[in-house]
Amino acid sequence: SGKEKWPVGDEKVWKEGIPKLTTEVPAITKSVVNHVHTSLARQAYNLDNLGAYQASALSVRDNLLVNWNETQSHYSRKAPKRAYYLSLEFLMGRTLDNALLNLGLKDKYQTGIDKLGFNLEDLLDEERDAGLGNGGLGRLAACYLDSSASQELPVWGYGLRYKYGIFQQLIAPDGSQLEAPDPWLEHDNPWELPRTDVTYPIRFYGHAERLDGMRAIWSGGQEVIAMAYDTMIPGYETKTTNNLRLWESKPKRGFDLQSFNAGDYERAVEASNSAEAITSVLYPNDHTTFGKELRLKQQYFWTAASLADIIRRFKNTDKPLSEFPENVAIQLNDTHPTLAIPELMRILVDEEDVPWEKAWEITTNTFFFTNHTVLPEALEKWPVPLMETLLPRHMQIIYDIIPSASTAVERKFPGDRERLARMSIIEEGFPKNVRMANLACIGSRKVNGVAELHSELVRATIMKDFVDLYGVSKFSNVTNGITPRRWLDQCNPGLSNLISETLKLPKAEFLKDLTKLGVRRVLLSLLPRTMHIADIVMENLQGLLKYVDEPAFQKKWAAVKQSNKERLAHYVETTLGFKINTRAMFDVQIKRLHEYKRQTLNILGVIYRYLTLKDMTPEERKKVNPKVVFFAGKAAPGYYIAKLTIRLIVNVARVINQDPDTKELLSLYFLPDYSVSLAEILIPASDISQHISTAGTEASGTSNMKFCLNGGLLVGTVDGANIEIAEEVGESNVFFFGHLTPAVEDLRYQHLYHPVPIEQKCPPLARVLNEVSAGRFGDGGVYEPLLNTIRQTDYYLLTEDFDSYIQALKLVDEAYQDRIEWIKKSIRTTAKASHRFTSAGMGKFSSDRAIQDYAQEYWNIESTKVE
Ligand code: B1N
Repeated sequence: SGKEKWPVGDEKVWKEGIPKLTTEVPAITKSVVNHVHTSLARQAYNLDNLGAYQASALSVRDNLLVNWNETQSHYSRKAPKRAYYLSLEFLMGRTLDNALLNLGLKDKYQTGIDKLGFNLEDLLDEERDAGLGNGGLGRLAACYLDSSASQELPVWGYGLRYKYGIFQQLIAPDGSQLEAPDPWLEHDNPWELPRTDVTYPIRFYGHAERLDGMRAIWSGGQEVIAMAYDTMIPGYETKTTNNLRLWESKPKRGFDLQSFNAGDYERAVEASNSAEAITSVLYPNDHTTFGKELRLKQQYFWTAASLADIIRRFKNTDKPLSEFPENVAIQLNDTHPTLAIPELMRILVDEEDVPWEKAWEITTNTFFFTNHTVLPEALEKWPVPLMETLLPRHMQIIYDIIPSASTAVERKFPGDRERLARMSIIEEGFPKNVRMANLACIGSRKVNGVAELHSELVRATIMKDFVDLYGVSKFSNVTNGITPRRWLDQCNPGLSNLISETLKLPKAEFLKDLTKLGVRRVLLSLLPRTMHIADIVMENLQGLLKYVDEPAFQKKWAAVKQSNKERLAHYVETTLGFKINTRAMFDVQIKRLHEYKRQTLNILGVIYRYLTLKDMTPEERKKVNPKVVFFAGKAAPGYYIAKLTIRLIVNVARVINQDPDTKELLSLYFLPDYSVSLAEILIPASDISQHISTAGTEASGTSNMKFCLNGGLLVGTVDGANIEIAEEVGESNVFFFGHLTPAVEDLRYQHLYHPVPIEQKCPPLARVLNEVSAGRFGDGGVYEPLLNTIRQTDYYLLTEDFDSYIQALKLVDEAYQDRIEWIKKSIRTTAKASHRFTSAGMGKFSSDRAIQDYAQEYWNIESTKVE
């Protein structure tokens, strides 16, 4: 109808009161001072960096909210199809710097804060990371939010507002990992808006009573309240500012009034404790499931609150529920939110009176499911007895889904009982279990993996039977991506400035879409080549290739890397007190500690290098290039072997960093408490990084993309996204080694049934293990359980890959000797595309491309510009 009626009061008075963006320095300083006085109740006399950070953050938040409000009312008015990203983890890191860059106001704030007598960089350092995630899966969710907003897509995230994020990692005197809580909300969090008016009651336990037909009534049990906290997600160079809604659990007020009245104060307080416990802490395990009741409670609490909110918003559009899938797409980030499937069925069937068949059609057209790992220990299963107690109605619904699912199997594969058992949502046993991946697959429109190889493995292994049933088109791939805003411009301003200056291109051109120009090139290739076209072709990271042989450019490129190495060295010196040789090659492995990621292979390789150096004469040593090895990463608190690996790394470092024979040539650091912010310092500083998982185990990896975009080379196995990176930047820029995926199964079989002693299979590795056992790096006995995993079944195939790993590192050393050639490789890694006209180079790994894939091939949503 066009114009809407003003809802309340005098429209003119209202409109004059609506805040506008604060974009000029005088207005910025005014707003910061205003927050110092009115939000913090402080003054210039007693303002420290933390206070100045808080006031600046509140001022920036005011700006974000101007855009946020306009975006949300735009969405309400236009009612476009929306997508929702349900993730138990959002590993956001810090917000202020990113918000300033996306708003395009960093320079202005810098000037203003300077005038107020503070330094912006110091203030940025006051912010605590929002560490609401374990690793890649959570950081991916954060990158996807940035890309959705940047591409003006109506996408909201839904997650949990954990009171404690991923634990803080400390290193004990003996070298082992200790965990401390992460009280990230200790100082007020300026980036969140508590929505005391957005609440939903969430039920647990109780009983489900079947009515006529498929309906039931679920009642009794315990009710808690989900309350929303909103976080603004600004797009880059756009007004679009999306929302991340995180739920907090609270006791239902008055719920236990009866106990209070009965004088049973303690019981009532206990109930409130158990309500608050639900969102108190992020589970710090990735790739393992423990079947903990509280985790299941988290999953239901979050999916139920999110769905209630989504449905309420949908109903505001006055469209009928039958049109739900045309208006709403919901992406399930791994199986963690799978309960959303029976929950939507419950709402439709029990509360909205939609017939079962119709409800199932709506449900299966709404959800999309991403798998992030094929490791068997990571596949979520929940005991049926636990589900029956905690979520009796959902268990009924799951049992009601089964018949039609089995009929489909029975029809296509009559009499194939084994197949039916494999595909069932319920796994037989004592107890029976609900297989969440099967439920997620059956209830979703499409299923995807996160890199080509991984998606192929999903089709060939865990989802094979479902591919046979539904056909292959339901199962596809969206290769992960990273946001170039945070992972190039924010973490490496030197490099992004150099690119911009060299290509004579405003930063926004390549930061907005690293791939767009790759597509334009295809069109250009059809035209005759003229100077004019050559100029346009230059508008791309590939434009840098023109300069790859220019000494002046090489020098600038190398200078950026050098200053990033110095920044890292400065960090290490100020936080740990170690002085680092920044002329050495920086070799980095940073990721969660896990046997499949094989940090053990790396540390054993370091020991081998150390022993080799020790064996050399001083003359021979003179020819060796110095190298500094960095590790960082957290181990799940209950993961004994992973924690032993950390202990070994720390204790090897203590020995070799002090050995006068070798310390100039090889040193080793384990940087505690890895985080998004630490990654932003480490990644731009690396010459070479390690991505060395046993082939077929790392679904994608995303830090590999970050390193390459920043001109770091990779040493890695033929696994995950390493493969596609090599396809894009050329195999000559990646140091591959190790067995390939198809060999892994056979090798494991041989290890089990025809074991060969390690002394025969791999003598150099045997020697390394013996040195550790013999106590060269402190009490050898401590490490026996870790060493035995290699000596015995060697499930992750270190003995098979060690020789080729050492060989690959040797090639790295040789390549690094020719420094000019190395710099060229570094430039090519950032800039090169293997096919001049059809490939996008590292642009492929922008999360903008990934989100476009989801938007077009999965969600069917469109960009919408906020006027
Ligand atoms: O997800 C990332 C991938 O790049 C990594 O290769 C993959 O290992 C990672 C249970 C997980 N897979 N599975 C998890 C996390 C938490 C949890 O409770 C599993 N994380 C990954 C992004 O696709």
